[in-house]
Amino acid sequence: MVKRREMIGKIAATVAGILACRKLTGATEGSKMIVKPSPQQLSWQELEMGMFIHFGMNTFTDREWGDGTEDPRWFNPTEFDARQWISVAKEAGFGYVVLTAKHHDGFCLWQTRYTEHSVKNSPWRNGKGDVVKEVAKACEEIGVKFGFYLSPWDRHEKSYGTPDYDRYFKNQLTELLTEYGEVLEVWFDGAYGGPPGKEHKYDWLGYYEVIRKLQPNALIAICGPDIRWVGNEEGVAPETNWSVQEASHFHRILGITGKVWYPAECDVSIRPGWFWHAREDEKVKSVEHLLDIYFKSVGRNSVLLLNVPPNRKGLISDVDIQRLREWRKVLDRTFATNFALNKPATASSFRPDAKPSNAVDGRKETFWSPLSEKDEWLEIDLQRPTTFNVAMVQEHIAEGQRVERYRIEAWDGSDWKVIARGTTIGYKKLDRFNDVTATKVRLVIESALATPLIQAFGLYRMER
Ligand code: FUL
Repeated sequence: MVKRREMIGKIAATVAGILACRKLTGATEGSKMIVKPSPQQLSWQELEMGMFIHFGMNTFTDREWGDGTEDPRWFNPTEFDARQWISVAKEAGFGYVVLTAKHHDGFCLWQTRYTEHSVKNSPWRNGKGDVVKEVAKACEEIGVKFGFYLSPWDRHEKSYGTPDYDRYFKNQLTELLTEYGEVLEVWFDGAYGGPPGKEHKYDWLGYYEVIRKLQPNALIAICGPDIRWVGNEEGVAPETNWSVQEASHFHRILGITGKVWYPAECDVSIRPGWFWHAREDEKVKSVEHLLDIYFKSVGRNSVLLLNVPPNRKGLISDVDIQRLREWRKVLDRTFATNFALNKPATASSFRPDAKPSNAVDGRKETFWSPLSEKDEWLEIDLQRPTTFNVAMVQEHIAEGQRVERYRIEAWDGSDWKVIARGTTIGYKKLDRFNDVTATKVRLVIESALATPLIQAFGLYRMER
């Protein structure tokens, strides 16, 4: 009994400590509780896209899941160049990367002190190389944020399944969080493919505590409370996508219940597999497919984490680079011209400090806010017949996510015609439709949980 009470006391103290360094954000508006992102979650969302990097033993064994019996001597990238990877990421518009520091096979890409199963025993750089170090350094130099994936499931480590494994895992986290500079995101994969019932009982609370203590700004993704898995590996978020969710299992571990800000991340690979395989050089996703992914992830209030796996030389292959370039070119061209920018704007109503023109002023600090939550409209006068096929709406999510239903209409000279309909908006909603030519366009907010705050409204033309 005493022991139990001691334990409860210890957990309460830990939770209080964790909460103290990551304040839960929320505020009441009238009778409504508005859940808001933490500053860290907001900055992450604004990055919009990250590059996942699956690289490790599987790259050399041509597998997707190693079993932990691999020989470290098999790891030998002959032209390894982390700067190339990060330059590719930067050029393609990725604001961060997530590197597989350790996949399920347990092979570590850094000079860990806690296992022999690492780059230390590989021929690469005579066992002196450190992939994590070089990637983190390139990120810092090139201006891309750094994150790592550390597989909880470990098929090599003998202590897996015993309390010693938690110590091992926390030691590894400590190395990664103290020796490689600032970490944006820690990605805890939930995958387990071992014998049923043999899964380790992970000490999540203990892991979170290490992360919050060593890097209070790092976001804990997937098996963690800050970023949620979108639920598939296709890069597709649901059309209705709320960043406000009921507290998950991982929140409850921290004693957090009720509604929480828990934004989605869409992880998907540019190839069929997560790791590089020569036979998949022919199967790099097409520009059309990548555009579709962009519209269904970033364009549906999610962040996109696109995996681009380096090959056995330790380089990203030309075919992937070319594809990313073509994709980026279409995105850049499309979003270079916003036909609504600085055009005259009117609205059904507005708060004096949130006028209609704020939605088209190109600034993220300002927004249009009508006086009610139902059937309010914002009208943009394009001043001349203008042809477009993409619409963008952004809510000012620093103050929460509010819109639950909207439509976009174009004036055809005699009537308003609906050109797009949607449910949630959130950080960014993109709608694609056939070419529309109009002189006036309006966004109708049909319903919202609280008065909507529309940060941006844009119209673009994608040429394909
Ligand atoms: C999954 C893993 O099993 C895959 O190998 C990959 O790492 C993917 C991102 O997550 O759960």
